[in-house]
Amino acid sequence: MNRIVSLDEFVIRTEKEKPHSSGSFSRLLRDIGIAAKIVNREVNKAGLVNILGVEGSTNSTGDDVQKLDVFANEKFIETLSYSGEVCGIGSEENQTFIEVPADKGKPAQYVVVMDPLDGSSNIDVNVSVGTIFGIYRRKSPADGPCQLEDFLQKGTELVAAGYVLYGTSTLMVYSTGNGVNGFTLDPSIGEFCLSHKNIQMPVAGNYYSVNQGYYLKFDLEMRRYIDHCSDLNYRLRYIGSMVSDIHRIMFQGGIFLYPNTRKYPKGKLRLLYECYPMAYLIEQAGGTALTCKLERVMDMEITELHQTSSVAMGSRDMVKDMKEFVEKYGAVIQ
Ligand code: P6P
Repeated sequence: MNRIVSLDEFVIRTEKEKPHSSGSFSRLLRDIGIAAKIVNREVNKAGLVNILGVEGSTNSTGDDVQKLDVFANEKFIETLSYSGEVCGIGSEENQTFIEVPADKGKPAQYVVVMDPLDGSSNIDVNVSVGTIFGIYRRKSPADGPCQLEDFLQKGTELVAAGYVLYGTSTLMVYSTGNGVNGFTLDPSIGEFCLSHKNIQMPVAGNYYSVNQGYYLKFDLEMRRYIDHCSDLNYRLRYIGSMVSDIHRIMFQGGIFLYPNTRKYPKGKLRLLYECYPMAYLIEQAGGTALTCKLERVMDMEITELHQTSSVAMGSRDMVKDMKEFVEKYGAVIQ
């Protein structure tokens, strides 16, 4: 029987492999794990307590804010704020960033960006949801408060990214730039335990993940590519939770598409809180992450906290096929 390797042990062990590491990063990842366990407890009993349903407000893209959205946002902000390792937090649920005052003068060197409960419209019908997070090193002077520039950093500046999937089991999947590892929560001991070491995405697959309901609202070349997937007898799988849809692709291969539409001409998904962190993980797992205009997501310039982007990400050969298809037919069609 394999020895149990906890998230804490794994983080500390990998930290020791890095020279001049201060332990700050390990403590920050540990605290993200703690917040995830707290949110997981509420997600798992959502049907038993009065925490289902909408909270009454709407977010920046007009989605109803769910009560669990608010709970998850509050718990991650609270846990990260007391970690002592974070000078600021950017959340999809907050219009602007949250400054975290220095802890007894010790300057914190990281900012965290997050979608605290992604896909929350699935909550009331017991379908999986997730948390997405990214970690940047601050750019502003260490002796002052965090600044907007600390958050408006390209995906290539991320020092870590990950997600938590609250599904049939609860998994935390993250990377610090040396591959992707997955940890399954063992409720009997309350620990995330290493369960998926060095995740490498299949270079090809036969799943495509897109909201087919918007088909007629996509640009023509994307519609033609979706027809191409259907012609190849790919299987359509779409949960409406980016974490769940990408997680499947991590293990079974496939391509995830959220093209721009007339309603969302620049795409719906948030570049900072969803696209960058998921693109980081996809690339770390050997996949490719582009926009539907074929730019590399990680290289996209960001000028606003809630900037959105289209995405086409997943297995390397499938994204390559999509790229060649769009280049060929996009030019002709236009
Ligand atoms: P639609 C959830 O609201 C989310 O941000 C992603 O998790 C998901 O992939 C997408 O939006 C679903 O959007 O328009 O298909 O419901």
